This record gives sequence, structure tokens and C-alpha cells, in this order.
Amino acid sequence: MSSSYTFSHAIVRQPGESILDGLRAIDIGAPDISIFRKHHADYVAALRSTGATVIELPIAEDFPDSVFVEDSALCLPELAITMRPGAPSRFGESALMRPTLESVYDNVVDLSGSGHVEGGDILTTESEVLVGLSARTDIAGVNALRDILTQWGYSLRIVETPEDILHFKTDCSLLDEETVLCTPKLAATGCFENYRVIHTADGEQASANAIRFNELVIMPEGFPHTRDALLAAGYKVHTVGNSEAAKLDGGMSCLSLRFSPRKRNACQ
Ligand code: CIR
Repeated sequence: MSSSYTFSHAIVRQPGESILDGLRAIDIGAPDISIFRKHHADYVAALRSTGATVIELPIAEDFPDSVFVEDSALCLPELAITMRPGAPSRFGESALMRPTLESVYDNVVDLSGSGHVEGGDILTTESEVLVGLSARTDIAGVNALRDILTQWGYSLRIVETPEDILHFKTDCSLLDEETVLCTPKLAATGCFENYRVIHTADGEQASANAIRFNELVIMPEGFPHTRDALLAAGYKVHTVGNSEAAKLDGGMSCLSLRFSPRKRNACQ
């Protein structure tokens, strides 16, 4: 079993009206909430279609970006680690997520210290945990995360998130044990030298934020050349609209926490 892309569970949170106040690098217009909700429902249906249990959390209007649940925690089979988001408006999202993690995990650990890490900067593969330093993830946070991961037998490798990119995983996704989907720009940093790399097609860099979730590669709609490359490589591809989340720099990975907890009775 490949624990890096085979999952029994996912956690998502429904988007609220306050998503209009969500963070964004460049303002390209307000997200349309009803379209966002439709896309979100399609995303949840795609996760569920693989047989996974999807825990849908209620709207949290106090946290405009809380639909992007991935940034609040790192979920591994043995434990969940709550993050310390680098964006001040998102800091409280980890405490908000904690009770749900406790309901499915025996071990929930908080990232300690004064550093910051957001889940979007973490790519867990079969052999290592890659963490990209970014405007949201700093070295103090990464060192605190390394301390925890080492205790649990994981190896952490620090990588580079290109400067104008929000998160490491904005530009890459794991496809299987040895393969990643990646923008040429991120691949050029050399971080995936030991992996097989499928590049996003020219002009389709925004398709890099996809997820491998059980048998599916779930990717954003509107990137036909990258989609064709994935189909040609033998992946089962499912596309979901992402136009509204993209206005807030969000993509497929940001919208869920994905995991298979080793817990006595992990079901909801
Ligand atoms: C933010 O800037 O924090 C949100 N608007 C988008 C977060 C996207 N999350 C992710 O890439 N993991």
C-alpha cells in the first residue's frame, strides 16, 4: 500500500461568505460564492467516489481562508501535526481543526515554538517529507517540524519555494511513489532529481496543484495539454472547476487534508 497517495479519509470545510475577504497575491476579482460552492461540492464528490470517508466541516466565517484546510495540519498515518500558519489571519485555523483531528487520530501534536509552517509547503512522498521555505514557512518552523518528524521516523528535506509562488505545492503534486507533476520553473531548482517528473504544459503552470487521491488524479479544469500528458502516462484523471479558488491562490491540494489514520476505530 502506498501511504503517500492511498487514503481512507479526507477533511474538507465548506466555503462561507467571508471567502470574499480571503487572502490573495493579486486581486483579479471577487470569487463568486455560488460557483465556488458548486466546485467544492464536485471536489467532495470526486474524493467520495474513491470510497474514502470525507468529513465535511461547517463554514467558519471568522476565518475567510478556512476552506483551504490543508494549511492547518500535516496528516501522516501515525499522527497529525497542527501547523503554525504564517499568515496572521490564518493562525487560528489550526486550533479550529484540532478537535476533528483528535476524533480520528490517537496522536495529535502541535508544532511548537515561534516559527511558522503551512501545510501547502509540505509534500509527503513515499520516502521523505519535503518542506519548501516560503513567505509562509520559515526555518524555525521547519526545524520544529523536523524535531517531531524525526521522533516518528520520518526524514525531512528542505527545498525551495520559488519567490513569487505562494506554497511549494502550488507548483507540484505527487502522482505516485516515484513521479511528480511539476512546473518547469520548480523542477529547475533540482528538488526532484530523484523522481520522475512530468512537467505542466506550456502556459498551464496553474495545473501543477493537483492531487493523487487513491485511483484518481484530481486536477483543475481548463488545462487540456497537461491533462492529456497525465492520461498518456496512464493516470485516471478527474477534473474539477477551480476558477473561484484560483482567485484566492487556492487549488486542489489546499481544499483537503488527506490521510489514513492508524487509529483503533477511525470512522465518522
Ligand atoms: C492563502 O493565501 O492563504 C489562501 N488564500 C490560499 C491558500 C492556498 N493553500 C494552499 O496552497 N495550500
